[in-house]
Amino acid sequence: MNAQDYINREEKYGAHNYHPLPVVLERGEGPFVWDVNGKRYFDFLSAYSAVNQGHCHPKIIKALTDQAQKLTLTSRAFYNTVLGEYEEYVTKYFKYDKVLPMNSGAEADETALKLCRKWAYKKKGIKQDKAKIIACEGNFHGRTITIISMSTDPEARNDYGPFTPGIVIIPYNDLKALEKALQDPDVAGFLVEPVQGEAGVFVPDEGYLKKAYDLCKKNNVLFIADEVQTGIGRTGKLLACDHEGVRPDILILGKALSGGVMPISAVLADDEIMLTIKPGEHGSTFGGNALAAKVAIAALEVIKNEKLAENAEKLGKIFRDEMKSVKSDMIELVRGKGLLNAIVIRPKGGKTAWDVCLAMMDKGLIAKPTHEHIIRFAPPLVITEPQLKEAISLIKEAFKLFE
Ligand code: IF1
Repeated sequence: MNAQDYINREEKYGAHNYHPLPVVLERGEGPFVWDVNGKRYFDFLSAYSAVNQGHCHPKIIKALTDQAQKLTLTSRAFYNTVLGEYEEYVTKYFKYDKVLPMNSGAEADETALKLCRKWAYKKKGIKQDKAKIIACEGNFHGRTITIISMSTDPEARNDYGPFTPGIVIIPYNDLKALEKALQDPDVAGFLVEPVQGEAGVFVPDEGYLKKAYDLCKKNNVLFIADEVQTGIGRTGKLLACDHEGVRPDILILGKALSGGVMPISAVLADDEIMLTIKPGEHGSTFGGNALAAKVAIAALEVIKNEKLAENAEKLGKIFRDEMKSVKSDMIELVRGKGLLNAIVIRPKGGKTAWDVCLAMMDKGLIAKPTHEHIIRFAPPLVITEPQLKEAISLIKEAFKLFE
């Protein structure tokens, strides 16, 4: 089979809910992937920041294969020997009393919303069914009905109504709007991405997260950080909230929690919030499964032992400096934090971000546009400085083709 055969087969038998770049990948290792023809690419998407530890990291794969020979899933109907080990490890790692293990990022966001409402009724004393949760314009928290009920992106929400009530939308990076919305005594939580990924790597003003957190505390509202994409080293600190010393009341993790090996997500909170959910009030067949427990421990050990957050901080600065120096009238703006960066593309002669991505693919680097005019650049955090320099030269060569 050639690349087109693979593409045709997916077209014929798979739902058309994506429009992938025309590349068919077969193998991944570290910051690289290879296509069916053996061509090597720098992976500058990292599966939307799920592969921070690099493709097929040997330590994570070993944890997976070792545990897979012993016990993969018991369900939470019974205890097992590894879930508690993971729960202790991850709660000490992020310094919270407890973790509620789930599978996808969306599931973790939904769990956080349920936790926030539970807390609202059981602890804050908001009247039943009156709790409101504030979210931001341009947000992306997943694809479930309640989460897209918060979305301001027509593509994400059109024709999926009726929508979940109890949601208040305010502009991102706007403290005045947040302060105003917090005057409503029925507000229970504020759900926010420390950097808006899907919206095009919007980095809020310095101090926004801290001031937003303080406003929430002043109004007895939970600050809920969705770090599914920004967490686990991506922005140059373990958590993006760490840049401002903010400790979310509810922390949402996913993606790189497994190093891209399998779906693992988690919600962390202290007892006052977490214990509002009693036995039988929430769950998931695979949530906290034995395989995920061991994989997540290994994935988090790699982040710490290989100092990947520090590497992201250092190399992210080099990336932004280098890209800001590129003379190209297609480059409107370069922005980001750590190794979560984006270039806003100015279309030229009918050429768009998609054409730039095709040109980079030809040069041996794959990245994908978000909102047609923004290209996200997010390589695995294991990329070395020499490799980053090589990747940057490929990106520059691609932009040169449009001069
Ligand atoms: C798609 C976007 C990124 C996320 C944040 C929760 C989730 C995501 C901040 C849900 C997931 C993925 C989903 C994927 C593309 C990708 C994405 F472009 F969609 F928005 F990364 F920015 N919170 N993001 O970024 O986690 O349920 O997917 O495990 O749906 O197209 P999930």
